[in-house]
Amino acid sequence: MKLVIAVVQDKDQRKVTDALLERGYQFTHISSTGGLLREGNVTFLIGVEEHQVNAVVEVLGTHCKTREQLINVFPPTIEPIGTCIPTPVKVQVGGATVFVLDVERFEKL
Ligand code: 2BA
Repeated sequence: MKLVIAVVQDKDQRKVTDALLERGYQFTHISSTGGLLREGNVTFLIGVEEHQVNAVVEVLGTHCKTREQLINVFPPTIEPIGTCIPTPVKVQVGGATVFVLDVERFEKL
């Protein structure tokens, strides 16, 4: 058995949820926060058989879009704190960030 962990943008959560349910997968989603942007995202935990992993990854790829977001970067400066002007920098976020792990043991008690 495998555990697919996928970090998905909030905006894609609904479509991913619907598509996984339609295909009969069981999963949990957890509210999470991106380390860099510090914005809400969603982490899916999807337990599947090995032969289903590619199909799950395909669902994620189909429904998770890449988007551009601006973050403010403060330049390295010797000026007093509070006087430097942040520069907006574009970062690409998504589709999905996917990890596939081996499951040593799976039980429902
Ligand atoms: P955030 O940490 O908010 O990152 C948003 C986007 O900022 C990332 O998009 C990436 O384009 C950029 N970014 C983040 N950290 C970076 C770094 N150290 N160097 C260069 N660029 C960086 P994605 O790569 O699509 O990631 C989307 C979200 O997926 C991340 O949100 C984070 O919550 C999660 N994630 C990504 N990589 C991860 C990893 N290796 N481990 C755990 N979570 C991860």
